[in-house]
Amino acid sequence: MKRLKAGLIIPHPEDQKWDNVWKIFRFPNLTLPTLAALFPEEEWDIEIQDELVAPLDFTRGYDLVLITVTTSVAIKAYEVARIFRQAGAQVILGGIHPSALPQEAARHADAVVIGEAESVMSRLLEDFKNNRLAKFYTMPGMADRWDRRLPRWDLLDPKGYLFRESLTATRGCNYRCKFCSIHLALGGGQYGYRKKPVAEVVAILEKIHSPLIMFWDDDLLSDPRYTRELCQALRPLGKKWMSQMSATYVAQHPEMLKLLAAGGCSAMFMGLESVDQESLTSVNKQNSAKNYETLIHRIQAVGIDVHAGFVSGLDHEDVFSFERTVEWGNRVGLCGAIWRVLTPYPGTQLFEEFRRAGRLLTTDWTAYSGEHVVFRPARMTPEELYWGHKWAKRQFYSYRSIGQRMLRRAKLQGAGELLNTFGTGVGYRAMFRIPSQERDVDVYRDRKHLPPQPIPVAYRFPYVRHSNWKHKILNHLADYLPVGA
Ligand code: B12
Ligand code: SF4
Repeated sequence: MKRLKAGLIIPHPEDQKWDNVWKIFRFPNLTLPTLAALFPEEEWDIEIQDELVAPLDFTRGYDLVLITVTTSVAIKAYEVARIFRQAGAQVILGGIHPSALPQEAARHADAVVIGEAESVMSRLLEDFKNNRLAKFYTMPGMADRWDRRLPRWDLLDPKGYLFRESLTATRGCNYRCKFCSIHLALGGGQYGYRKKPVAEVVAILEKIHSPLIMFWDDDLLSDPRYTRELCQALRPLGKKWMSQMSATYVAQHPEMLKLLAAGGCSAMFMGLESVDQESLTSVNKQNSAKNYETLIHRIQAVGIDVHAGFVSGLDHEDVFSFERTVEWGNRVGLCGAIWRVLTPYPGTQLFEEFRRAGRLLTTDWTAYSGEHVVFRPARMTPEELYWGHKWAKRQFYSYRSIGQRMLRRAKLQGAGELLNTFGTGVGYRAMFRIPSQERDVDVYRDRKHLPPQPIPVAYRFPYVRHSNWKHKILNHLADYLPVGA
């Protein structure tokens, strides 16, 4: 029987390639290796194309194309689907955006998968072979087992990432923040919290040679008993790993931090969102802002780097919140921070609230990247929020702020932190393209005449050829860095 060929694609709009500057900041994709592992190898040849790594190649002669779609890439994904269909492939769309808006996605594809792929893929592939694809495949229930076969990390371009191995020990999260997509979007209101047996996680990690691993869990602390067991089991492996964790539990249970550090946790991404309690409460974030400073110091004391997530534009924030947040982050000595504009993703409670209140400014999904303002803020103009957010990022990653955090962290944790904090700060500067961003607008100085925010660019085909010698050199240099450095 003729072997079939599938292309698994993740598109990226032009102005969202914020982590493509240095390979060391390009995190490995897990969705496509996970989907690839669901294909029977005896019948299918599979390729993965991550547009962060290389321009998409539409001439690979695929029989079937699977595209994973988040909201901000949706418009580009639809264009990519059109081109692959024109080239003769059948196209399936899936992921968080098509799961939230299946009818919209169905206009651009041969079939749409709603929810997780594990329970529908074998039926879908059989239907494809028999030329009777249905328009929609809805997961009957959430997968309680996943990674029965290891994700096909081997299909990711080895030159594209510093390391390729990532996994999840758990899926879902026990909290219910109003702006979070994972509950309402994936499978219509479900996506509850599930755990992989600890022994299975250990068995997977034992097969991975890289000393550095990414856990793409939504909140590795949603079940602290599980986390404890996991850390104890990971300890003998001696691997370093990073994950996402909510600040809610560890703020009250600092003893967990020592276990995390001993289990190999070297960095955590933590959605602090705002240092203003009313803002946190307004989006049902369970964190307590008054505990943040102590919490950060406790985490630093056990040697774990905190990368905080801030969202700008919550309803209780005004134009002066940017300054307050930057000052706070510098004072407590955050290692790094990711700043995003509050974005009401379709399928979330926040989207419904804003839609009902007539506060949505656009449903041009490319603007839903966290870099644009797509709703009417409560205590600012959209322009103040747009430029204020840019101002905050620029301030936080100015050399002055990086220096301030270097000194602060060195005082708390020793001289080694000088280099770590400098490297992280400079890396984020490059990643967010701080030096080359649009016109330098100071939201405070120019408040009375702020220019409108630019319109995002979804796609430009054919690709514009440009010389990227600078990136090539940096990526080449990154090859000489020891993994996990
Ligand atoms: C890892 C991750 C990232 C990484 C991505 C690394 C990489 N190179 O891929 C980083 C940190 C870079 C990132 C960035 C962003 N992310 Co993100 N991210 C995640 C996270 C935590 C896990 C995704 C994952 O790998 N899960 C494991 C895999 C196996 O599961 P999965 O992707 O859901 O896939 C399953 C199903 O969805 C389905 N499926 C998915 N695609 C397809 C396709 C087909 C054809 C089929 C059949 C099935 C299918 O089957 C899979 C197996 O069951 C999710 C949260 C979440 N739980 O989804 C947020 C999430 C996807 N991110 C989100 C956001 C908002 C962003 C950013 C826009 C943030 C920002 N403002 O900068 C950026 C932009 C990224 C982009 N351009 O798409 C939102 C998306 C909301 C939305 N409606 O679009 C999520 C849901 C977080 C949230 N709490 O709301 N992210
Ligand atoms: S803690 Fe994080 S993953 Fe959980 S609901 Fe809130 S934003 Fe989503």
